[in-house]
Amino acid sequence: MNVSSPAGTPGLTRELSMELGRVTERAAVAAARLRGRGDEKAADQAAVDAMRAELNRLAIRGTVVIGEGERDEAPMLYIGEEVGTGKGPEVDIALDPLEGTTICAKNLPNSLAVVALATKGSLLYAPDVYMNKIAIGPGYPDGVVAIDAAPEDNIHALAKAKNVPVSEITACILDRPRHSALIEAVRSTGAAIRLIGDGDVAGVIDTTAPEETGIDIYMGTGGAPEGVLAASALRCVGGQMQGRLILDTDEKRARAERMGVEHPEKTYSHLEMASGEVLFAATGVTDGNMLSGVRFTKNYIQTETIVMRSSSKTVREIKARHQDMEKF
Ligand code: VTB
Ligand code: MG
Ligand code: MG
Repeated sequence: MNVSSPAGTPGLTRELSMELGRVTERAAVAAARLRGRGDEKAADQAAVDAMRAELNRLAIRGTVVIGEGERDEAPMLYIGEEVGTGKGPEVDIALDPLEGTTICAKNLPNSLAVVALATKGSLLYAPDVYMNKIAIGPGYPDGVVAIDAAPEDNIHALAKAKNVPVSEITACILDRPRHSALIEAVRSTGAAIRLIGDGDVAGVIDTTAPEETGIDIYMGTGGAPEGVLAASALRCVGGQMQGRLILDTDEKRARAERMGVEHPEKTYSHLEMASGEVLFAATGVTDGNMLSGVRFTKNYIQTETIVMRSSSKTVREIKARHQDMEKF
């Protein structure tokens, strides 16, 4: 029998969304064992191995479309790799087993284990280039901010729509020299900026719960794969996002073409970056604004995971205590 979700694509079942939380839990625990050790590669590898093992237990026929790189450079979870038991629905998978390797190595906030599972063919197959991004949470009229508007105008428009003075708006921006003009423009409005070292998937998701995170808007350029992951999350919670690939060399344009990007110049909305049904899960590795990181205690390992599903828009935060250490 083909079990279908109440509203939509056969296969992306409610059960699968809960299963996906296990995938990120396990990757996060593996990375967290190496948290704060200054070794980004080791933590990343541990997360990749763990995520792959757990993905292969899912009853899916999954293909990695946003992953660790192309097959020749990434031995595991490479783009095109098939995962799952091979019995179950055909799905596309976007993943980042350790989003924010540097912050994990330094034990700074907001590194996550992240995965999204989507209707086949419904994710933007973004190459690993930069993407210009802008995102806000739910509850605003469509188009209140736009990637092509001046940053000052976006901040003013958002403050007006939120019905607060501009000084009560906080933007999240990656702390990079390439953002110096953006940072200056936002500061000129009187708004505050939360400068982050890495971790823009968390930065975008944080805009969906400003009461909790203190972040109203995400702005700036970060990884394109991270953009598709963030868009997948927004599909489940609501909010608005726009992204545009930065393809400033022939090599990058060729890569985008190879991956089948049909409109490289296009500004994609989150609805276009993740157009089908989506399941999304993320577990905190280090402490973050929304999710605490993994805790190793005397008797158990504690994880905090967010699990979401676009067809129902349910957002679950799952705090789990794992006593069976062997399992991890
Ligand atoms: C961002 C950040 C990620 O890549 O997407 C960044 O959020 C973009 O690249 O955590 P640069 O570091 O070159 O600015 C990460 O740092 C790593 O995936
Ligand atoms: Mg990674
Ligand atoms: Mg990353």
